[in-house]
Order: sequence, then C-alpha cells, then structure tokens
Amino acid sequence: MATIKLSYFDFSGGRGEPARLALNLAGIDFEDQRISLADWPTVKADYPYQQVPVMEIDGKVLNQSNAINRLVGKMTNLYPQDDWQAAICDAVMDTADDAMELLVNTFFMQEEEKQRVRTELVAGPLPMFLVGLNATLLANGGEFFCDGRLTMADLKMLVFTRALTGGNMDYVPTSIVADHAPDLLAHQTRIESQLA
Ligand SMILES: N[C@@H](CCC(=O)N[C@@H](CS)C(=O)NCC(=O)O)C(=O)O
Repeated sequence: MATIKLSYFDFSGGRGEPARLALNLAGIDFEDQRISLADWPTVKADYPYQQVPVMEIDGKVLNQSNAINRLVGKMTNLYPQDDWQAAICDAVMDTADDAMELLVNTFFMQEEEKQRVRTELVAGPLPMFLVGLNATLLANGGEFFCDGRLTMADLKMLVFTRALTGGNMDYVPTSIVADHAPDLLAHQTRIESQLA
C-alpha cells in the first residue's frame, strides 16, 4: 500500500477538498496534513511553486489540484476509464475552477472593491457559469456529471456549490445556485448524502 500525504489548508473546501473527500470515501489511509493560514507564510517555500494542494506518494511529490484529482480518481475508481467521459470529467473540473477563480480573485480586496466586484459577478459571470454547468449536468443524465456514476467531477462541483451556498461569501446571495441552476442544487444535496 502506498504511503500518501495530502497537504492543504485547514479549512473545509477549496482546491484540496475533492481529493480529501475521495480518499476518505474510498477508505484509503492517508496523512491529511492541514496547514493553518497563520503558519502558511513560514512553510510555503517548502512546497512546489509555493502553493498547495500537494500530494506525496511514497515520497514522490505532485502539485496541481486537477492532476491530483485525476490521480486520486484513478486510485479510488472515481475517474472514468472511457476517454470521452474522462474528458467531460476534466472539463467540468476546469470549468468549476474558472468560475471559482472569479471569486478567489476578490478574497483579498478592500471591502468596497470586493462588494463592487462581487456584485458585478453575481449580475452576470457567475450565473453564466451556473447555467452552463446545470446544462452539462442535464446533458449527461441529470444525476451525475459523467460516466453515469459518482466521479471526481461530482466532488469538485459539490465543493464549488458548497462555497456558493455556505453563507461565507459576502455579497453573493446564498440562493444564487437555486436561482440559476436548480439541478445543481439538487446535485449538491444528492452528492452530500452519498458522503454521509
Ligand atoms: N493551479 C494550482 C493553483 C494552486 C493555488 O492557487 N493554491 C492556493 C490555495 S487554493 C495557494 O496555495 N495559495 C497560497 C499562496 O499562493 O500563497 C492548482 O490548481 O493546484
């Protein structure tokens, strides 16, 4: 059995969360290293490109969250074997990142600018992504994003919609998913229940 260590921040959510969820769901033993934001400045130089998530397998180091997600997905049987389904899985994960990046860019803004930019995002770009992802879900059967079963794409989307509905994103109404993408909200509830 490989020795696995996954390093990410100590909050729930973010780029490291889908791999954590998958490893826990599959019952794979791993070191779940959670770095506090307070400690981060003193340890960041230890990580490739000074970023996390980072995964170590038997001492070999891998960065880039979606590379980690694909590898973990293959280890946990949560990544499609079919090339086309795998491509859909990749596209969903990358689209979720593109949408989330819009909000991540606002995290360290001054309050006034944050309010202005997030209000603009809520008025157009975020609904555009939500409507598109909702359509992708429906185009693939409505229950899962690809392969007719739970995959890393579903875990990635769960983390994204949780971020939007969780009430921690000032100036983004928690109803934004329900308002623009009701099937994504149902998907969130369905995937949550599979993890419980
Ligand atoms: N493209 C990279 C981006 C990694 C990234 O931006 N990580 C953030 C946390 S989500 C980070 O390490 N931020 C701390 C910093 O840059 O100092 C990936 O997907 O893994």
